[in-house]
Amino acid sequence: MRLSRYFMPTLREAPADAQIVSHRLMLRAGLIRQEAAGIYAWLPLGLKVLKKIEQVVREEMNRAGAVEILMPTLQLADLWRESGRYDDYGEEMLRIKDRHERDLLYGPTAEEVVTDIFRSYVKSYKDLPMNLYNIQWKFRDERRPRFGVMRGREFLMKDAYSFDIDEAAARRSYNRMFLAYLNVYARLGLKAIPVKADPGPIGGDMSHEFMILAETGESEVFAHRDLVEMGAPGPDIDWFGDLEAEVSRRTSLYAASDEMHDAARFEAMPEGKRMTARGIEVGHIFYFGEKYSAPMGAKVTGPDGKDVNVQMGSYGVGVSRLAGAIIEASHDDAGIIWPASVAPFGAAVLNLRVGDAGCDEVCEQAYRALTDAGIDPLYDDRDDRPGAKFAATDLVGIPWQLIVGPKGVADGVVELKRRATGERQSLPLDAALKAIVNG
Ligand code: 5CA
Repeated sequence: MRLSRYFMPTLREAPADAQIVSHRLMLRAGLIRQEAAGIYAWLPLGLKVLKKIEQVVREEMNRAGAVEILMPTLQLADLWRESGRYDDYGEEMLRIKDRHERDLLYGPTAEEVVTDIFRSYVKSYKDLPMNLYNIQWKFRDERRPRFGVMRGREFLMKDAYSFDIDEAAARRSYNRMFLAYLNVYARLGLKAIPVKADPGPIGGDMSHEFMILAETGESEVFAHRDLVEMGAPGPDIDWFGDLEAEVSRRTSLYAASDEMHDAARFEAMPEGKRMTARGIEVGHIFYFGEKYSAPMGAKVTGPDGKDVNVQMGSYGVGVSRLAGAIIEASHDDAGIIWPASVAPFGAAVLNLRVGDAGCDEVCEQAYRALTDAGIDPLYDDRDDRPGAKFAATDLVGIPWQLIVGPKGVADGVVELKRRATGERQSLPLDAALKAIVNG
């Protein structure tokens, strides 16, 4: 992409009401624009990041055996009357009437819709286990939308729903999601810890939240320190084998949100292992058995010929919240530092003297080579001061900067800067391109 033909509205100053660093940087780097309280437009750079996060989540869901669908944002109130949640959900639900005076709502979650889909088609235990997910916008009329996309009213969620014949099978489904979530966060460059959580309005009796540690987190977390360093399981585990040991290695260490905190158990741990921190909740998984299948009549025929209510769980990732959470975890005074997995562009080419034949030629060559290598470069070909170009490129956090100025061109070199470390090197163009391509 040539910056002269792109739309990257960076701001010198963030609006004064942006309180946390990720919100400030998302506004300044031109990733999002607030349209109403808790409702954002995603500008080109922000949209690229959002799509990349979405894709990482999608790949890990698919790997763990979940199947993607797309459910509507608008749902029929009647389905929620069947489950009994329509009246209970309260003011967070945005209720809408259509021209026929039918009650609709903008979905805050999709247990009812997915249960309705499931019950229309699936009748036998032979079709189980099944896990259906979608990545779709949700609306919750939060009392205090704040911190930008972290607590929005309209936000993008990946929500998956598992269906199983019995509790033991449902637990296996839960375990798959538990471990898939750890892989998602690891690929996004984040250290997430699973903590025992309160199921809240989703319901059920087993629930974990996944927390990114950050001072600006809205939740309080109490955990065993070793959990922070315990890595993700990686893609090569046997997803449909026995995952219990892999999960309990993590759940056996103490970790809880403040609602579930057990001070006595926490204090029984050696002092050096106790950690109290703030966390950003980037995922939440639930096992709730028959809570929706029983009232909505989602049954399958078991091996003994008898019909049973299907056992369900649901699994949410805050996709749009993750864009903010990644920035909270990865930035410096100059701006965002994107992990390569979600960076909006793989490299930036900075032409320090647009119009100089030598600079233009080296930049064009670099731009072509990087494009051909699939790096998706952003070429700053605007006629602007070098200082402004450096500042904008640092701000938007592209992992590599290939800097081309007249002096270097005369000497046969370019400058290569790594955004994360600030490390700079002068080297011939070929070597610089090779370094970028090889990561
Ligand atoms: N049905 C279940 C799982 S699919 C569910 O709705 N769970 S949830 O309420 O915990 O939401 C899942 C994830 O969405 C949360 O962990 C959080 O990361 C994200 N999320 C929830 N509310 C918001 C919000 N207001 N703004 C941004 N992200 C949110």
